[in-house]
Amino acid sequence: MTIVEPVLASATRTRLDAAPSSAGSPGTAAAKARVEPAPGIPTRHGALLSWIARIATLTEPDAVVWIDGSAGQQDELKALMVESGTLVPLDPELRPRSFLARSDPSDVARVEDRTFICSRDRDDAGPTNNWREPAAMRAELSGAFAGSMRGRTLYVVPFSMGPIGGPISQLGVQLTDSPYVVVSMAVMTRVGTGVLDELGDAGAFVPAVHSVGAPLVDRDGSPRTDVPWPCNATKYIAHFPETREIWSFGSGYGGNALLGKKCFALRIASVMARDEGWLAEHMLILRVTDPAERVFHVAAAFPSACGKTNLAMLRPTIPGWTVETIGDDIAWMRPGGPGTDGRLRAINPEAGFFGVAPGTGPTTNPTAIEMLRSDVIFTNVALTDDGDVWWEGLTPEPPAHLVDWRGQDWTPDAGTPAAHPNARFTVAADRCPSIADDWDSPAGVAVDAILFGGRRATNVPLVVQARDWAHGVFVGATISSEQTAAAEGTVGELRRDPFAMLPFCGYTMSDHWGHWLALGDRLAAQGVALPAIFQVNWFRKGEDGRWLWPGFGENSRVLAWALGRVAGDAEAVESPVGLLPAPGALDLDGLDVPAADLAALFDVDPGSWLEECDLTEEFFGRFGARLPDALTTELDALRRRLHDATPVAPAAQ
Ligand code: OXD
Ligand code: MN
Repeated sequence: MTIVEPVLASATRTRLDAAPSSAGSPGTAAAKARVEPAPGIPTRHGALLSWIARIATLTEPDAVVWIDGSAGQQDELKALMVESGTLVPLDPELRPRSFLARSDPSDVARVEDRTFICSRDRDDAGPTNNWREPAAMRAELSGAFAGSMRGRTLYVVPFSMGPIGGPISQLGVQLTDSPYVVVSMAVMTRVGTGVLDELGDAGAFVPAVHSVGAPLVDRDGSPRTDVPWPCNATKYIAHFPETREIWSFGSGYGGNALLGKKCFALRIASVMARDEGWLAEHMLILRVTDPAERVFHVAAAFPSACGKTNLAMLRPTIPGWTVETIGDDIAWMRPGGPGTDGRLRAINPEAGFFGVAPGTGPTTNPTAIEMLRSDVIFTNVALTDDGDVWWEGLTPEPPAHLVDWRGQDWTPDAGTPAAHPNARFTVAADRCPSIADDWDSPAGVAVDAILFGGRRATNVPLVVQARDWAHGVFVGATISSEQTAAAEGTVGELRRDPFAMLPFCGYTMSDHWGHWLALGDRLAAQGVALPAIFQVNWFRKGEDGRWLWPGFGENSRVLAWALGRVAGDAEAVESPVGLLPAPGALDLDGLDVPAADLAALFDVDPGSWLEECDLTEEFFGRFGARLPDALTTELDALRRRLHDATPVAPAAQ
């Protein structure tokens, strides 16, 4: 059996002492793999080496390759995948240094029903997570991972979430048998030897094990043919919050497999944050500069595929304002340390964007279109006849012929989308034309405002400011959104997505709200200025089904009002659900939104809000005694305000 393909000659690799792929038979314990400090092994970290040896013994790869972070090694891996058919190189003129991957049709999105939080106590995972007893899950995983890398290479991917060595950053090591995952991790995180240097001999790291679950050699030693996108019908995306471990099996796609992203930066990091007094949130980060050169930072939580990447790259339509991108998906926020004003400071722990391609076009996100000109890994988009990519929304008219995401000929009358609705691009953050120069500053940026959004056709106004921190936490806890394609579920159905964290919180959501409340109380007691909190909804529709708000660049008007509130120079009026822009306070110059649409955008109907309060009570009820009292108080107060309101509340404009 070949140990390591010759193109990887430059990689640091270890041939394992064990030869289980030929010697293994059902029930036969694999020989013990050894990965020890030695010339060519780029670390002396004992715990790391023995963990790798344990996983290699369990999974029985042919070889171990250390990812050093060099461009040369990444290029070798890409060449290997071009040869194996996993990557299709795109035309070098039209899309330089870019590739297309087509996944197995069964492996196209995160699998929430196979995502597990394995805390010791079921109640710590809470009613909205799939809980599994840790020992039982370990036993199940051992069975699944046993021999799962036979005939493949185990790649060791040391990675840093946040700049290496930064005060808000954290380290991890992913072991994976997927070269596609390796090259994607190298875009989405900082990988390589620098991380090992930072780890030293004994530094802490989050261990993350990943296998596509498709060994190339059977237990009886007979070979299996490889496929361009190996995966397994059985999947596990398992998290052990107490030991801060991640185990992912069976999928090569996105958040299931790039373990720095949802698994580490949200599920495990949210637990670390709870224990250590900080926040790990599903939020983009923006810098907004107003015409007076005042600089603000905004963190914003939206459920998956609600246009977060578009907002993160927004081009303001109002004169004199600029928006720079710091992150598009995840924010880690920590109160500033000694010598600072103690405010919450945010970093984007990622180093790239893994965005949804369909719907991204020159009108919706011109910045992303520029960003995607070169150096991109596309997954599940369509291929044009001249070797470029296409997806729904890229151009008004589709090309006359394409190869669709399944690799089939496609014409506009095919009746199916050419790109999968959850097709993705993976691209380095510094390719983004609107990225802030100091986007990766280790100390992060002080957060002035937090937005909670969702996709709501009815009820929720375009923008409303929370009355105070506790009300803001209530607003975050009650976010719901119409379902999209990023997760499983019926598209269009309304689902609760508190803090946009429903599938991403590593512990019970009600404790997460309690953590926010406690952190706010602690900072307020220290006299620290807390970010102002707003709810936004770009997606409200009229009775005739039309969008009432043009969205995209025009959302800068909403940002301008919200940041005017922060600066103390934008007027607001009270409503039962929070503070709305006072008449004339929202800059609508040059925008043609009919007065009736504007009124409808801000309409607060006490009747339907009271109905929504009943649903909130039901939802909160699921958390039993672990629901923070402050949220019951907020719900009672909201109901009181709605009862006191006239049946038809005046619109803001
Ligand atoms: C994502 C998601 O991919 O939220 O960012 O699903
Ligand atoms: Mn996301």
